[in-house]
Amino acid sequence: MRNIKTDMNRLWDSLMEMGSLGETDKGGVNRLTLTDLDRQSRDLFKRWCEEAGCTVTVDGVGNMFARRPGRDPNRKPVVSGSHLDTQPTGGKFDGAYGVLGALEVVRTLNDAGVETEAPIEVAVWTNEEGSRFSPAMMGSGAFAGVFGLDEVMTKQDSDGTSFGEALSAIGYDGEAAVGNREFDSYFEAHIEQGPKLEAAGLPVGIVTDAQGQRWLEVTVTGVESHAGPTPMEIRKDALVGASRMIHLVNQVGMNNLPNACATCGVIESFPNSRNVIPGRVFFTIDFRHPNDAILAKMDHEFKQGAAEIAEEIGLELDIKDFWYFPPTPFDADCVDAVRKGAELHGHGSMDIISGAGHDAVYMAGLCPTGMIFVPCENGISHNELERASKEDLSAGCDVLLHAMLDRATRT
Ligand code: HGY
Ligand code: MN
Ligand code: MN
Repeated sequence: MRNIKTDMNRLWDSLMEMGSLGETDKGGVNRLTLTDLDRQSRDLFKRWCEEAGCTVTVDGVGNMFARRPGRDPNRKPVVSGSHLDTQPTGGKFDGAYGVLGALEVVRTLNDAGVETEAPIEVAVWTNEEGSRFSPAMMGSGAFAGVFGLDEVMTKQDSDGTSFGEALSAIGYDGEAAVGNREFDSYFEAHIEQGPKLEAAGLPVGIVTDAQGQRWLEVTVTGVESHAGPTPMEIRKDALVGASRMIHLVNQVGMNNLPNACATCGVIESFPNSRNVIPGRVFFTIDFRHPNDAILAKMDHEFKQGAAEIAEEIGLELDIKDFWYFPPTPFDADCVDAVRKGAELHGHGSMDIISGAGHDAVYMAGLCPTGMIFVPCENGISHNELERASKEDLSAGCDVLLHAMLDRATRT
């Protein structure tokens, strides 16, 4: 059993077919969560899983679980998966690789006629990206009890559509209870979404930890006034204040290298008219660091500096702590199973900390969890130019197969 391999071409073909749903002109994917394209991707996944002999259940926030029976139905399942929703300018591999890589493991076990002791499940988590509805990782977070059901269902997108309305509109408001179900272990295969593996020339990343994140929402309020008659020295220009604060976010990141990350992804200026001095500006902050104390220090440095800027210009400042999760170590036994898988299949590997958040972060709070990374071209992701090689994707899938077998065949 130890030397069975997954089917590289079948995995690639599935990724390309899934990637055609929401494909963009540049070869990326725009498949936002709980849209009709998301529905189409779920329908395709469900059909493939049923063709592979799995039974598919859907829970109350749309998380999907495709179950391949094991010899002992009472054993906790070994689960692997990721997400099918993408960023608006996403790629074919972020998320879909983890879902279809796990499905490839099931298909490979079927071909080899392998019966595992424990059942195996392939999971699709709703709204991992947190782009249309924020924050990210909402489906896995609800499953892990981090977010309440009502909190999730009432989240609204920029058009005022709620998560619950969008979920039932695509018909994936499932019957199964959300969470309260034990897993033996959880593994997630994912592209690295950064440059390290490609730079090292290695096909496999053994993910030891995921860095912590703090998301903030900032509203700066000044005085909306006429761009002409208002003298410069008396202006309370919210956009000038916000732009200095956004520069400060970048400085906080640069002051906490080598591992800090600091990003302002969303900015809205009101009234957004050429000849009106902006009265109000909203922007978001995404701070990340593998060390919790430094992550807290970054948060503090920003809040202190922003208050000084607001004071100096005479602006009102409101900062909301929107989302936080601490740096997350993965389970030593699962990390070891991934390492052994890479060695068994002769794939070069290195330990790596995940810069991105993944559903695996919330699973790590529920059960032994591990992740496998593979390189992506130029480390680019959350970009339509996201690319990964057939060979690397296949290598990571072989490692996933081994890690899952290691857990699912234990007696
Ligand atoms: O933001 C993240 O790290 C993930 O891509 N949702
Ligand atoms: Mn992802
Ligand atoms: Mn992503």
